[in-house]
Amino acid sequence: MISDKMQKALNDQINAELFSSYLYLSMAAYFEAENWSGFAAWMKVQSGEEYGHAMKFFKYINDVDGKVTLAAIEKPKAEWKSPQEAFEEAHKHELFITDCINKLVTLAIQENDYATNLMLNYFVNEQVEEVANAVQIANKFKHIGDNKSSLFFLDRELGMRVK
Ligand code: OFO
Repeated sequence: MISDKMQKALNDQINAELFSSYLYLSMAAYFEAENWSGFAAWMKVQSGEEYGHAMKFFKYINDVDGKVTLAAIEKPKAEWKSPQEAFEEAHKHELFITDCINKLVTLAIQENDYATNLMLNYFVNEQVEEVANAVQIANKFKHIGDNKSSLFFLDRELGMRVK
């Protein structure tokens, strides 16, 4: 039901999503160490969401009678110069993931794999949301600049994220 090429690409995406989860968890650890508990909480929620993305691919591969093969997850960066730098990196990372999803869609079309193409629609939409969230936060950091009290306020605001 699924070509070897498509299966390999979807397995690679599981790895990319797990790396996303690991990267955001590493950002959470950095924020915890710096006592930015709100930013840390936001990143932990995001990390969980990325794990969920990986599991959606995991389930789909099994649903189409394929085989999930897990690979080593790259070690994430552990230090950033500032909260702003970490969130800007998160934005850049989401643009990269969007590109990965777009490439998967291109492959599904080339392979005449309608089911995979349909399943990927969820991720095309999801990436619009992920990038929009990241841009919004990165812009808030730009507006804040060096204003410490606004930074504390943003930490509190992001800490309220529950899903
Ligand atoms: Fe899975 O969307 Fe972010 O990386």
